[in-house]
Amino acid sequence: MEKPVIGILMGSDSDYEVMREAARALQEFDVPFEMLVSSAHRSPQRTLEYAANARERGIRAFIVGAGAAAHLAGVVASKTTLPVIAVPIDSTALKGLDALLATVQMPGGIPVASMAIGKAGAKNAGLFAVQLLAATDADLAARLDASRTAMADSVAEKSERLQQRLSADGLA
Ligand code: RP5
Repeated sequence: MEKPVIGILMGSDSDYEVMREAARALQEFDVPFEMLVSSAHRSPQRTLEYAANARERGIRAFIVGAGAAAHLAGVVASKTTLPVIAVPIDSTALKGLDALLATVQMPGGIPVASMAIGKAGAKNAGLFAVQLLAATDADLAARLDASRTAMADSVAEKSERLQQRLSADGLA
């Protein structure tokens, strides 16, 4: 198996269902990744060591998901200058708004790139990581372009189906 270049980290295994979307996006572009659970507050030492040692192990960026008082991405970012892409998880009564604010409001100096709350954010985190790698990988960039073209085609197909429904409903 190829060495992982993206490290996906999450605060709990209860975050997996959301973070799986990031893994799926990376897999679609054949980007090797590793995925693990580590918590900023429950296992701080494990988190700090993982972040500090990742670069020498070949990791090029992190995708970090956490819910509630979501400080995991910021803690990872404190120990590395690799890019940290964060996913706020909707795992609490506040439905991810708590995690979004905790994640996105990093004080100046230690950046964290925050995506949207939940599965859309996780998917975009995976795609954003692919885009980071594609900045210096022409083959990956071409595959991203092809994927955008397919997406645009699928919108045109949806519009075509909509016209058929309009017709069937006697509205066109
Ligand atoms: C956060 O607390 C985790 O990222 C998770 O979203 C949330 C709940 O964790 P569990 O109680 O399910 O382990 O640290």
